[in-house]
Amino acid sequence: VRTKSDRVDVEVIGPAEALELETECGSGLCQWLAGDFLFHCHVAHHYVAGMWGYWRVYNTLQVPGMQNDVMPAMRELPDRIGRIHTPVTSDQLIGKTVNWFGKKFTITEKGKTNWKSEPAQVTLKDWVSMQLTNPGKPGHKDDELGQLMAYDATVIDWVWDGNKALSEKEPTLGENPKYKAEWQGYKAGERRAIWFEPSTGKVAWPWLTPHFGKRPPRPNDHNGAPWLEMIRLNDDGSRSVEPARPGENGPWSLCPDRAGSQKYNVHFVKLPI
Ligand SMILES: [Cu+2]
Repeated sequence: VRTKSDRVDVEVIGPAEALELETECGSGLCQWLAGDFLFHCHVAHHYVAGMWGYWRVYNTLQVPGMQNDVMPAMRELPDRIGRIHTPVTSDQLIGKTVNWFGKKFTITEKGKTNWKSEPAQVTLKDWVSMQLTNPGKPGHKDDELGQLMAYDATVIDWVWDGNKALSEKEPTLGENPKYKAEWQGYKAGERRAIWFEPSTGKVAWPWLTPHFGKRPPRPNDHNGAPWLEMIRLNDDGSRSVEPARPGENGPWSLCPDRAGSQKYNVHFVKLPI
């Protein structure tokens, strides 16, 4: 929707020039995506020299005591008061009906998930685990150093405490100049509750804290869009290992319902350099 100016893909600027950008649909753009956007100069010598950054988009209020990272707290914009909520822990999602632009889900404590009901009834355990990396111990190790040395991206050591999803343990090893658990009110070596946005039920971004030297985990099943397209089902309702189908996540899907798709084979040839 054009409201202010022409849409552009590329804008060339030279040294000492500045340009002000205003994105469509707010910080998460029109996908309403929370996450980390990598932005960078397209000149190779420039981006390797540091001309890049992360554009972090939160989905919960970043006010003292409820922040997802160690960045400065942020005040609500005066014309958008009340639109962004404070987070809840997973047990507080039970009984809630969450709304994804009109597609609704009720999160239940017990019983079986029923995707076909209206709204869909999804157990808390299914709801949370489809969003996160598979739970487990990296390298099948219990200790922090063993998990770090395992270089295992398939699982992270998050756990359930009843209906409360808890993070992996906060780091104790190494001197990370950019992060200490205490800075965020967490305790080194202990777990903390994973937070969720209450109106959508989606995990509050970012849900991991830095662990110096540890390999970043993959989403479950290598899902390319774990935050936007967490629902990927087989016909029998079990979790698929394929990416979500067009429209499968309702109006919040990356591709609209009935969008066509084309598969391509990619061939790799090993060459000495
Ligand atoms: Cu540059």
